[in-house]
Amino acid sequence: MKNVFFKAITMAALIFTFLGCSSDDSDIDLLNECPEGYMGANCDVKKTPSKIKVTKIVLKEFPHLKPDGSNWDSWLDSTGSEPDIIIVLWKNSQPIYVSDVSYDVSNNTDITLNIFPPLEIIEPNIQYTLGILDYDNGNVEDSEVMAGGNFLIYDSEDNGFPSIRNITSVEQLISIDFHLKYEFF
Ligand SMILES: [Ca+2]
Repeated sequence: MKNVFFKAITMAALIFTFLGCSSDDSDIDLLNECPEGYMGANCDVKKTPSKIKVTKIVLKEFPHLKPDGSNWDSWLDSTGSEPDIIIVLWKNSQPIYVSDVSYDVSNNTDITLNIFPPLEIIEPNIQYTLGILDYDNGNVEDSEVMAGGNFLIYDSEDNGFPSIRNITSVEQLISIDFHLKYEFF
């Protein structure tokens, strides 16, 4: 009987200790690890990625005609009158990515560019420049700019870390997807 009573007291002490511990926030924080990319007491603060890898670019919409309504290329062009598209990304006016040429891309056709090894973005918070060009005369310099402009490849205001970041400009008639992987220190 005495032994049972002693056990009951021990159990009560253990339960009390457990409850006391679990109500202490600092102990919980030591035990909890935040999901990758998050920090803070409630794991609701986004970290800035140390590296973003661009694994694929998909151009889904582009201006099919020049602003004056004419075709990008002449009917006499060896590739045909549709644009011969290259996609270029610049960082501080330096090209960091130049795609192969996709010849004579017709309307409603996606251009899918797998990038291997991936393009590595190590400064996620600065603006990059996108250029969608009609490749003319066999060199990038002579190519006509179909659309483009500055954009953020990473937006800290976004929810989470989207694996596909879409950039759309209704004004410029473009829609382009960047497939991304994030790394954190
Ligand atoms: Ca063409």
